[in-house]
Amino acid sequence: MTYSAGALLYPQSLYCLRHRLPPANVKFIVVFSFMLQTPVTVEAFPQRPLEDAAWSSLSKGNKKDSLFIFSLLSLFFKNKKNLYFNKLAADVLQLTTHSLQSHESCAEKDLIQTFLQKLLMMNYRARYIKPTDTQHDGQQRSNDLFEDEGDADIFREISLIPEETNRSDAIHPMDVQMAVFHCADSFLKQLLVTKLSQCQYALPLLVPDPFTQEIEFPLWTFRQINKSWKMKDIKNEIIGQIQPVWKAETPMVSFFRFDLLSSSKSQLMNSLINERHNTFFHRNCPGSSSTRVLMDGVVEITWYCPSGKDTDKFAQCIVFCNLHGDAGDNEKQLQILTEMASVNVVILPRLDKNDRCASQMQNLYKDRKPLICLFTEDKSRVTEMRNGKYKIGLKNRNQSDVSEELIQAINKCLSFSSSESTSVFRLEDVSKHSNIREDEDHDNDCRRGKKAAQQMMALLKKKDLTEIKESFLPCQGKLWHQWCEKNKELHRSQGNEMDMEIKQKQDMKKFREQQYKSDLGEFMKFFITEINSQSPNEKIFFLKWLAILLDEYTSVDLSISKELQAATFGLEHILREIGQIYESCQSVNKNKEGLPCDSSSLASLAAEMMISGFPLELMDGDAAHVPVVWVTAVLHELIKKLGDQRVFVLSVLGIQSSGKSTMLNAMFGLQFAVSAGRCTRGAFMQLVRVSDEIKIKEQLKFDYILVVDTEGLRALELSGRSTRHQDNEMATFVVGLGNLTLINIFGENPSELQDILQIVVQAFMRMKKVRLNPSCMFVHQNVSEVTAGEKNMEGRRRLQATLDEMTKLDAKDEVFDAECFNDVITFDIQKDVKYFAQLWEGSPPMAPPNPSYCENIQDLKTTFFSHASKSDGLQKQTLHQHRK
Ligand SMILES: Nc1nc2c(ncn2[C@@H]2O[C@H](COP(=O)(O)OP(=O)(O)O)[C@@H](O)[C@H]2O)c(=O)[nH]1
Ligand SMILES: [Mg+2]
Repeated sequence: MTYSAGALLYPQSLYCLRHRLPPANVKFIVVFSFMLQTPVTVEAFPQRPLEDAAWSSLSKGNKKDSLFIFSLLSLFFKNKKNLYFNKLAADVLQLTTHSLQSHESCAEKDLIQTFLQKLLMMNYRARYIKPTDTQHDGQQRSNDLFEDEGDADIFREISLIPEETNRSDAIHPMDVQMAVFHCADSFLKQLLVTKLSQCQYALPLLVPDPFTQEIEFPLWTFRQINKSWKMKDIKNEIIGQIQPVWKAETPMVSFFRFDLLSSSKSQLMNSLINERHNTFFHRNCPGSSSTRVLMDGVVEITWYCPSGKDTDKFAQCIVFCNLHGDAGDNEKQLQILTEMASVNVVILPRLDKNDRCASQMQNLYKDRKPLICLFTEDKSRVTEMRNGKYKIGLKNRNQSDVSEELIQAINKCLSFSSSESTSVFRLEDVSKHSNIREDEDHDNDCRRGKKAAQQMMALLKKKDLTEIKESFLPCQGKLWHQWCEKNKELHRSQGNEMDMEIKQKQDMKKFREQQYKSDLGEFMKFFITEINSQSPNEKIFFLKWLAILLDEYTSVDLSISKELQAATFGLEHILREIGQIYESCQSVNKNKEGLPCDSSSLASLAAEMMISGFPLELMDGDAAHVPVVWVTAVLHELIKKLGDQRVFVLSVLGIQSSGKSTMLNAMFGLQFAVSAGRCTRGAFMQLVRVSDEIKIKEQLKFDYILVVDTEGLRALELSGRSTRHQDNEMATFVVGLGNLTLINIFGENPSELQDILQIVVQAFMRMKKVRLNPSCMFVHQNVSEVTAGEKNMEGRRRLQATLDEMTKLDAKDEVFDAECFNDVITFDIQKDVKYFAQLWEGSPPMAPPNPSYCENIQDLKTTFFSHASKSDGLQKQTLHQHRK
C-alpha cells in the first residue's frame, strides 16, 4: 500500500487525483501538497503513479480512506524527522518569494503556505484565506438566465433552481490548521501554537490521531506561551500577573454538546470570552463549510484574561475548554473534561430519558460539580434547579441575553465551587489521565533534553538568585567589566602616552589571566558537555528546556528583586560565559582546566546553535561591549559550516520599548524577547535563510539575512545610568553593522524625535567617513489609521526638514561637508518612511494584533527586500572587519 503514498508525494499528480477521489480525500492531498514539495519527500517512496487497481480501492471509501492517507503521511513525516532535524521549522522560516506578498486568497495548493505565512506575521486573518479555485466560489449563476421579462414568474423559476448544497469541497480553514499541526515536527508545532496564541486563538489541547484515534496531549506546544492579566486583590488594589500557561492555576469551564445543534456552541463561547474576536472558529465564520474532517473530537483551550476593570465579565483568569463534535462520540475527551472542569456546560436540543446521553446527564446532575444545561429547543430564561445546577433556554432568544445569563451562572458556579479542591486546573495535570499520549513523554529527545536541563537546574538549587551569576558565571562579572573599562580607555588615549598604554595592556592581560584561572564549575561543565555530545534534536530540546526552566526559576523571585540585573539569568548569560571562557583561553593561549572539550571548539558549538535558529548575543548589554574575539570566532565557524556565503545585515534602532523586537518578530516569524516579558539588553543576532528559489528568481546575491535586534536607546537612562555617549556608541555600532537599519519611532513626540534623529544622523556621517554605505528606513509606530493619509504627507515633510537641519548642525561638529541628509545617505522620503497602524486591535490583554499592523509589516518587508536585492550583501568575512 505504500504505492498510494508514493503517488501522493507526486505533486504533479495532484490534479489527476482530484478527479478520482471523493472530496474528503482530495482535501488532504491538496492540503499536504505544500509539505510534499519539500525535498525530503523524494526518495522515500517509489516514484510511480498509482496503479488503477490501487486507486479504486482508495476511492471506494470515504472518511476512512482519507484517514489512511493521512496516517501514511504523518508516519512519513515522523520517520523523516530525525534525518532532517528541525527541517520543517527551518523551511517555514525561510525568506521566499511567496512571503513577500500578502495573499488574501490563494490556490488550494498554496493554502498551507499562505496560512503559515500569515500566522508567522501574527495575522489572525490566517484563518480567513479564500481558496481561489473552488467552483463554488462566490455567486452562483443559473445555467441559462431566465430572460423573457414579460414572463417572469418567481414561483416557477425558484423551483427550477437546483438545491445545490454549500461549498462542500472547499477546504475548511480549521482543517488547514490541523493538517499543519499533525504534520509539523515538535519545533514547528510549538512555533505554530505560540503564534496562534498571540493571535488570541484557542489552542489544541486534546487531539485524536486521525487514524488510530489515540488522543494526544501536546503539552510541549504550550511551553513558550505566557498570559498576562490584571485583577483586584483583597484590598481592591489592581495587581498585574504574568504567567506561563503551563504553570497557571485557574478554574476551568468546559463546554460540550450532545447531538447536532441548531445554534453554534463556539459562537456562544466567543461571546463570553472576547466579543470582538473569534477565539473559536464557528460555523458562521467566513470560509466555514460543512465538511470539516480534522476537528471532530478535538478539544481546544483558551484563557480568559481580565483587565482589572469593572467591565470584565469575569474577575479572575479562567480557562475555557471546547470539545468539538458530538460529545457522545468522544467519550474519552468528555471524561477528561468533566473530571478536570470546575464547571461543566452542556448544550443539547432537549433532554429525554431515552436519549443516548441520558445516563451521562444524570451522572453529571448528581455530581457535586456545578452544571449548566443549555437547551436549544427551549425558550425559558435561566433557572437554578438545585444548588449549582442551572438550566438556560436558547430558542428564539436574544444571544446577548443568553450570554449575560450564562456569565452570571458561571460566576455563581465558580464561587460555589471555589471551596472545593477540584476547582483548580493545571495544564500539566492533563497528562495524568490514562490512555492519552503526552507529546513530551513520547519523544525521546524531548525527554532526555528535559532530564539534562533538570539536572543542570539542580546544581543551582542551593544558591540565592542574586548570587548565582557571581558564583556560576565568574568570567563575565567584575573581571570582564574591568577588562572592558581598560579596553575603552586604551581606545580613547589613542597612543598619546606610550607608558600608559603599556600599563593598560598589562592590566588587561592580568584580567584575562584571572578569568582563565577562575573555576569552571559544575554548572558550566555540565552545559558544555551536554551541547557537545547530544544529537542535534536532543540538543535543541535541552537548550529550550533550559530556557524554560531558567525562566521559571528567575520569575519566582522577580517580585522581590525586580530591579536587580543580577536576577535576570537566561541562556544568553550562559553563552556569554562561554564567550568569555573562549576569549580568556585565547588570550593566554592555553586550554582551560576541566573544560570538557578543546576551547577552540566552543565557537563551533555556538555557530551550530545559530544555525538551529537560536539568537546569539552580539553585544553584552551589561558591559556595553562587544566580545570581538568571540563573535569573530563564531562567525568564522559559521562560514566554515555554511560555506562562504553572503549575508545581508538588517539592524534596528530606536527607543526602549518602541516595538522593535515585536516588529522584527512579525517580519521574519522570529521570537526575540519582547518587553512584556523582559527587555532586550545589548544586541542579539539571528540568521534567516533565504530560499534558493528567491535567489534565482530575484538574482539575489546573498544567502542569509542576519537580523540584529538591539536594546533601546535611552535604556540606560531609564535605569538611571544615562549617558548620551553610550547611546551614540550603540547607534554607531548598529548603523555600522547593518546593510540596512530600521529606525523605529514610537508615537510622534517631536522632542524625542529630535534627539534620536541627531544620534542617527551622526552615526550615518561616521559611516560615510569610513566609506561604508548603509541605508536606512524610518518606521513610525502607533499611527492612528483614520488620519494617516494627509498627516503622513505633512509628517514626511517635517521629517525631511529635521533630518536636513540635523545634518547641517552635525556636519560642523563632525567636520564633514554636507548640506542635507541625502548628502550623507541615499534616502527616499516617500518610500523609506513607513507609518504603522497600532499593534493591538482593542485593548490588551485580550486584544489580538491588528491585521493592519500585519499588512504594514508586509509592506515593510517588501520595501526591505527591494533594498536588499540591490545590495551585494556582505561577506561574513568582511562582517567583523566593520566592527571596531
Ligand atoms: N499600544 C502599542 N503597544 C505596542 C506597539 N508596538 C509594541 N507594543 C508593545 O510595547 C511593548 C514593547 O515592545 P518591544 O517590541 O519589546 O519593544 P523594544 O524594546 O523596542 O524591542 C510590548 O509589550 C509590545 O506589545 C504599538 O504599536 N502599540
Ligand atoms: Mg527589544
